[in-house]
Amino acid sequence: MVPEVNSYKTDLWVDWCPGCGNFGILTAVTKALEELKLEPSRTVIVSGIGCSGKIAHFVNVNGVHTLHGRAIPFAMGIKLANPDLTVIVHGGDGDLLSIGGAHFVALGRRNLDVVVVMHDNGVYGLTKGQASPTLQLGVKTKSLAKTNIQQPVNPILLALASGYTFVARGYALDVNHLKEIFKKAITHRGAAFVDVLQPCVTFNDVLTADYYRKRIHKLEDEGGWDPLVKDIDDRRSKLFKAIEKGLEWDSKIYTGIFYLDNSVMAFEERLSERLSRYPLRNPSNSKIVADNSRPIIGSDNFEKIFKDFVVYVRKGG
Ligand SMILES: Cc1ncc(C[n+]2csc(CCOP(=O)(O)OP(=O)(O)O)c2C)c(N)n1
Ligand code: SF4
Ligand SMILES: [Mg+2]
Repeated sequence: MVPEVNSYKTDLWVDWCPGCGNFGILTAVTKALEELKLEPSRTVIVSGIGCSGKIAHFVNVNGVHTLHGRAIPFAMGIKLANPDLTVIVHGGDGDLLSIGGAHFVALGRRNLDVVVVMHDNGVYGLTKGQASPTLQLGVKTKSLAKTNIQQPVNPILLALASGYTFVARGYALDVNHLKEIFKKAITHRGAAFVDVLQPCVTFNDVLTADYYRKRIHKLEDEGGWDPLVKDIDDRRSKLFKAIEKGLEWDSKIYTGIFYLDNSVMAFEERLSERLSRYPLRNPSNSKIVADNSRPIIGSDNFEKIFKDFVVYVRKGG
């Protein structure tokens, strides 16, 4: 049953610091779920460890608060086992791009129908403000003893290079705009990534609301901006345009949809070419363990997939 207005928020005490950008992300995601009328029992938020990870407790849908860096593999397993679910990952910039960086790339390559929301605050908030992978080289936040010694990774460019078919950026303090991006990311079929600029008022005194207010520009306000890939010949040009806008950071920081490609097969569709009854028949609605506790392996299931991946090694070879 779809809950009453605003009941997508749990009544738990939200213990983020007052003024934290995470509040805007929480409001935007609950409003998006509400407006899309998504059934809480068919929606899952999977989060990692960090201030950002607490969001799984605050949204009134299924929540899985997993391990640092491992929200994406949990989410992929959930989506593959039950393809009817709407699966949304929430993670920090440390969680998704440091320890979980390889999982982030893997999800893009698969184009599995999962949304990844990155709480991008430039720091490891929960562990008191160390530099995260998105903090620019040479920047010194108040929580660092010296300037940041590492180059940042550009999340928009990494998502594009990994194969995400929906790539966007929002701003935590522009809740309505962020909500609209979330709605589009959720309804997109394929891997969707939303980089959310999120001021951390406690540890990051550089990437503040004031810093962003002076720089943020919406892509849709640029005349003629159209991120949709029309056909295969259009892909290259849309990718280059997205990269160009994604590279901007100093005087202008763009929000909005950078890239949208509906022409790439989602992973579920690729899998259904190997498993004739998938996604209709899937682990969530199949008996996978026999009464004697042994896994059931039939002719039309996972044994077939694993056979495709067997590597035979010749003796002495
Ligand atoms: C395997 C593992 N390594 C390290 C940690 C410690 N740890 C907890 S949260 C965190 C970083 C949090 O930063 P981020 O992912 O950016 O989330 P934020 O708190 O900024 O939202 C780290 C390193 C951990 N919990 N588990
Ligand atoms: S430490 Fe930063 S990110 Fe964490 S709750 Fe406080 S303001 Fe938010
Ligand atoms: Mg962070």
